Amino acid sequence: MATKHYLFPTDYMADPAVHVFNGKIYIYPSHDWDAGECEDDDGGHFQMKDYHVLTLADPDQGLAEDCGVIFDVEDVPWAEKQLWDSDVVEKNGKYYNIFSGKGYDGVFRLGVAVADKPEGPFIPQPYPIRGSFSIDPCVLKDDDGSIYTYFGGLWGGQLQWWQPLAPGFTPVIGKHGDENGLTDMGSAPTKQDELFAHPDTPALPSLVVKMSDDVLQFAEAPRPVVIVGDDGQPLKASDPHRFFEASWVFKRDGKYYFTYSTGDSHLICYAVGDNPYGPFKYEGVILTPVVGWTTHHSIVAYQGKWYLFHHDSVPSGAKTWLRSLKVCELKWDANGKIKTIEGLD
Ligand code: FUB
Repeated sequence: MATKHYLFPTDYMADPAVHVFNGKIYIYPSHDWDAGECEDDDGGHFQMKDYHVLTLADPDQGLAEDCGVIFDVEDVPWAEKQLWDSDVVEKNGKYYNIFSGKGYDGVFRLGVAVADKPEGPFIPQPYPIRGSFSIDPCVLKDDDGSIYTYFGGLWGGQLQWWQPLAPGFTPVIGKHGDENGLTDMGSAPTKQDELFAHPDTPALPSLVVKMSDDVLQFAEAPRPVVIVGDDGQPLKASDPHRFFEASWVFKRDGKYYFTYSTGDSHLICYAVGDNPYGPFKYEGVILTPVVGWTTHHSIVAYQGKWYLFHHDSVPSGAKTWLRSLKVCELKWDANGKIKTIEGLD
C-alpha cells in the first residue's frame, strides 16, 4: 500500500502540475474556493480566480509551502473566469505558465504567462494562444529542447465542441484567427447535442502541439493523441479507460508516458509511446477512484524516486469543488509496469 499524505492542509488546491526546477520541487495547482455555484456537468462549480505556487522540500513526509499568488484572473485581459489547470516549463532561464481560462465569450482557451523565476510573478500575455481551445494543458520539454503542449478536456472542458476537427484535425491556425488572435468558430453548440459521443466511435482524443521557439504560440496545428488497445485500434468512446481530461506526460527510459483522467469513470490511466506525438499503447490504471468527482495528477522523478501528486475531496467532506493535494511514491513492477495505487487509501 502506498503511503500518502496531504500537502497543504490550510487551503483547497487541486490539479497539481509538479516540476523540479533548480533541484527544488514546485507545485502549480488550481486554487479551489467556494463560490456558492451549483454543481453541474459543465464544471460551473469550479470558479477559480487565481494561481499560487507551492514548494516542497520532502515529498515523503513534508508539507508544501505557499510562495503566494503568481497571477490573478484580473491580470488576464482575455479571461473572464475559471482559471483551471495549468503547467509550467522552463526555457533559457524564463518560465512559461500555460493555463486554461474561460473567455468573455464562454469559450475556454489556453494562455501563456511569463516569469523570470519559478516563484513568479507571472505576467500573462494580452491574448490567448492563437488557435487554442479547451482546457488542461500540460507541457513536455523533450531532450532536444522541443516543447510540446498536450491539452483538452470533455464536457465542461468543451473538447467535444471541436469534434469536427477530430478526423485528421484540420489546421485552425491562421484559418479563423482575427486580429486579436482569437478564433471565432461560430456560436457554441449546446452541450446536450455534443456531450456524448456514439459509444462505438473512437474516443475523442486529447491534442498535442509543438510550441513556437518563444513558447508563446502553437508552432503547428494540434494533432490528436491516439490511445490504442491491444488490438492496435483506438479506444472507443464507451471504454472506461478512454481519455477525458488531465493530460500529463513524462519520459522514462526513452519512452513517452501519456497519463490522463478518464473523467466519468474516475480513473487515472496511462499509455506508452515511442515519440511525443504517439500513438500511445494503453497500459493500465495508475490510480483508482478517489473521493470527489474529479481526479487529476502529475508524476515526477525526484532524488531517484518517482512520485504521484493528485487531489481528493476527503478534507472538505466530499465537496467535489473543494479539493486537497496529496502525494505518494509511485513504483514500477518487475515487468516495467506502473503499480496501481488505491485512491481511497
Ligand atoms: O479544476 C478544474 C477541472 O477539474 C480541471 O481542469 C479538470 O482536470 C478537473 O480536475
